[in-house]
Amino acid sequence: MIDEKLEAIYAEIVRLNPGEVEFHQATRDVLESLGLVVAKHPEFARHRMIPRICEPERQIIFRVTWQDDHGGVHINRGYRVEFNSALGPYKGGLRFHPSVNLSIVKFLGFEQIFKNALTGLPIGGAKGGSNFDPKGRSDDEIMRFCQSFMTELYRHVGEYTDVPAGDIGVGRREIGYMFGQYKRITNRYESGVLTGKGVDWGGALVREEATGYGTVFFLAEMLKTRGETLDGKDCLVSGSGNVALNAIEKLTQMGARVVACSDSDGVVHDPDGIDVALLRQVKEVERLRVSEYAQRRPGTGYIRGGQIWSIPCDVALPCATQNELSGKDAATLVANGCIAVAEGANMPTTGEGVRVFLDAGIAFGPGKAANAGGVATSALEMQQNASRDSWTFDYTESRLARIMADIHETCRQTAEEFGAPGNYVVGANIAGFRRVARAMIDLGLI
Ligand code: NDP
Ligand code: 2IT
Repeated sequence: MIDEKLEAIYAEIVRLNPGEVEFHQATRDVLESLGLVVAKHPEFARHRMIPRICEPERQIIFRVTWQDDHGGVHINRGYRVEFNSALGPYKGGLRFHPSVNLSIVKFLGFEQIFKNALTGLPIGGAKGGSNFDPKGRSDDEIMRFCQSFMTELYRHVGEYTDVPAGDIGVGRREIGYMFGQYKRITNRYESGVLTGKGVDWGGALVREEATGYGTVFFLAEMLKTRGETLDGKDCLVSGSGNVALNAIEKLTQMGARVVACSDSDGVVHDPDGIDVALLRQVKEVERLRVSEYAQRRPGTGYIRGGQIWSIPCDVALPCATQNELSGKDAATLVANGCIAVAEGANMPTTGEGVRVFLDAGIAFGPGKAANAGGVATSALEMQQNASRDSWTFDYTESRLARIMADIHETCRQTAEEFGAPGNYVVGANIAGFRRVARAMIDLGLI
């Protein structure tokens, strides 16, 4: 529920951004936590901090034309929403997926502001991408698209301005093609302009693993407050991309058993626990579907078009995309005895689903806290680039673990301070908002 005093602000956001349902959902989620904050901090209302933070500083939309391998011409739409730069240069990923539109980019950019604030590192919030569909495209086509995309984007980004990274459909390969084009246009080897780079050309060790690993570290912290560990727990991880794969790897290392994962075609049920090396081979090396994993692994079931959340588990990690876990799915998970949920994806649980988890009193880690390890390690990559240094895997992973423990503690304490102990949604929203709002007041009317 949104506090009565904030209803008018929310109505104005909906009026100003018609039809942008994902953006409405993301702002609503934050506003639902802020009633108590404005009561405690009258200065925020005086400075009109809520409507200011909900309005992006800059929104860029551009045409991306490119040619396929047969000479056919394609036109896509590119986006970069530079939402907030109070804490540092704009920072956030690029998503290439046919569903990308302004509403999705704005919801992601909005959440990124608070996520980045929670890391405690000097990064503002942004997001971008394109409705380009990389599925079935050759490597050459991907390169030509990335080059065309960067030919427009380059004028808007820079190590002190805006630093993109990956998200759905954008990984090390795409970052490479975009970095190459940026370097070619600007004649500058400006490593800090993009993160998620290959480790041979300015990338940081652990960045690739960081979102999935960090989500599991956050999950372990939540369980610790309840006297539990991951050891022996049965887990569901939706998706099988960057975040899912690395979450599965870390869960397995920490003694849990991941019994299912998925892609948009179907679900793999592997009661003995996913074989991470085989999944990596199928997904990362050969770029195939999870159905192929099921074919190669005896004793595994494949459910085409199936639903992952109906498989019984102790712990669930939605790591695919927004609104992939409904209120009904949440109720099924709770009824099946699930005790914790950590969101590796951004806004994967619907508003109704979140309420089901909170009402049931299970440990629920919202994306903007639980998956902040990716962008935090991006900030560590920027730090290494700025000092022309590179850190070891173990050192960087220990920094990541520490950051996730700190984010967990900040959320836990803030929830308690505002009378909602154990509610990480309230804790994350308030702690993130408060840091940004205070910085914006310090910087004057911006
Ligand atoms: P990838 O492109 O590597 O993987 C995405 C996975 O999710 C694939 O298995 C994909 O299946 C599935 N998926 C994507 N869209 C849909 C859809 N509309 N319906 C069903 N399944 C879908 O992306 P990432 O792993 O990087 O990102 C996953 C989530 O994590 C996203 O929400 C992203 O915003 C979030 N995130 C990512 C971070 C990062 O560092 N990469 C950081 C923080 C959050 P298929 O192949 O069939 O499309
Ligand atoms: O949603 C996210 O936090 C990301 N896609 C990572 C952003 C980044 O800049 O590393």
